[in-house]
Amino acid sequence: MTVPAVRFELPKIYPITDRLISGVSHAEQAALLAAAGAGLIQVREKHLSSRGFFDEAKAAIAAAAEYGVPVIINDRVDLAMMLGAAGVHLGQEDVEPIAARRVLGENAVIGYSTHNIEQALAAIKMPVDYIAFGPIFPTSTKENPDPTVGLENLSEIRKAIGDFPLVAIGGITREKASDVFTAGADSIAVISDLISDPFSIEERFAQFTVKIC
Ligand code: TZP
Ligand code: MG
Repeated sequence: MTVPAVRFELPKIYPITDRLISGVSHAEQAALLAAAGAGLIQVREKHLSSRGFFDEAKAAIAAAAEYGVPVIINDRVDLAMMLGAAGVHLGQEDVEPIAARRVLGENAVIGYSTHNIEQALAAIKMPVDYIAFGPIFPTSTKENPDPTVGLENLSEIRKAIGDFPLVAIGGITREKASDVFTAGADSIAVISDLISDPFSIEERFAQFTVKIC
């Protein structure tokens, strides 16, 4: 039996935090992003211990909550559950989305990364709220990224999945943002071009916003 996905409204800009690229804590990034107008923030941490990730994510959730902004935790269903996060973002090598759904419940937001058409078609039958597809462009943010997929494949994915919520990710800059939407994305997930200089987050978020209007 296919469990129906809980649909939710995806913001057009989906910022993801990165401590090493920004040089500041996840909480500081979350506060700056929320103040800049983000509607959803993902906390992504690949280097800290479980306790370090827990503490940082807890602080980020509290900072974003000041602005009423929900936080999604990358990779870790356990931390998302314990911290009462809005949801979790899973990759192909993380636990199955259906298992995360069982644990987090129907109101949680669950996102799932895909890198080719087969994965995308399989993903939309799962109880996930959106799929991410990428990397669209080359990126140096992710260690060992999947092959770059490009805008043509993004358009193919859009045709194949109908109106299922689709987040494009990987190498997306202010300059390239409008092309990504034209190719069929509902939302763009951005790390480096948004948070690499924490003092510029507000300005860059505004510049992204102009590009997508
Ligand atoms: N998954 C695919 S590409 C990527 C992730 C997490 C990194 C995106 O970062 P950037 O800096 O926006 O290219
Ligand atoms: Mg993952």
